[in-house]
Amino acid sequence: MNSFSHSVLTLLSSVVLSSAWAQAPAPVVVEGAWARASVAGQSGTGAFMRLTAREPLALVGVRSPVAGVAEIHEMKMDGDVMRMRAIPQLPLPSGQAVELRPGGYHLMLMNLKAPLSAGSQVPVTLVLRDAQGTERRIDMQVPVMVRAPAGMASGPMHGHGQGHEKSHRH
Ligand SMILES: [Cu+2]
Repeated sequence: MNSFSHSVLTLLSSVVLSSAWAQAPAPVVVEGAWARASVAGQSGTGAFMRLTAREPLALVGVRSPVAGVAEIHEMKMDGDVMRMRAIPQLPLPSGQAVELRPGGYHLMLMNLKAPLSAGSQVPVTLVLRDAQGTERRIDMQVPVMVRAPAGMASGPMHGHGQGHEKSHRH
């Protein structure tokens, strides 16, 4: 995506989501959050969003009542194979958008207690740590979708995210 269309999309999604945060100044702006719908028997799925911190922060954890285990994951090429692994924290530099998207950083919801059905919402809590070492929690309702909403990256390879979530093993 070129920088022009990217900035237009960023602007559009900022407008749509700004009302959700109007009441309280949050330490991080969350845009375009979504979780991928899962089917019966699927143990894990991903949640994605764009995070822009208002001060230097690190994402140090994720919780959701729908998942027995929730982790911060990164994906990296290992030779010819794309692999993912849990990371202890994801730095969120002040004022810099960090994209969690299929094929990149993502929140992994594992040991799902029930399938996530498209059109529903799941509660997700982000655990952030500020420069002083203080933890802060952001509670949100994340819409469950089959694919990325307009304006959010769907990943470098079409359909890759889906296969990745399905093949996930722990
Ligand atoms: Cu993962």
